[in-house]
Amino acid sequence: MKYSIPDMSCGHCVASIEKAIIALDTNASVACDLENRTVAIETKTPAENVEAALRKIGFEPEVVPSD
Ligand SMILES: [Cu+2]
Repeated sequence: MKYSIPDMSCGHCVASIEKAIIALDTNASVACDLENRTVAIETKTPAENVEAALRKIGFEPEVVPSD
């Protein structure tokens, strides 16, 4: 799954996001692209849980459709 997260503006944001996702699934892969403010996440955790976790730490994720 891939999200656009406009408020992801620095390394601290990236670290918080990675931490929140890994907390849901230790096997998750999280690839933050700070330049484009997107995050690619591979996890068995349902998308709604991932989105809830991101909102909980103050980020509003927007789904980027895969083409
Ligand atoms: Cu930041």
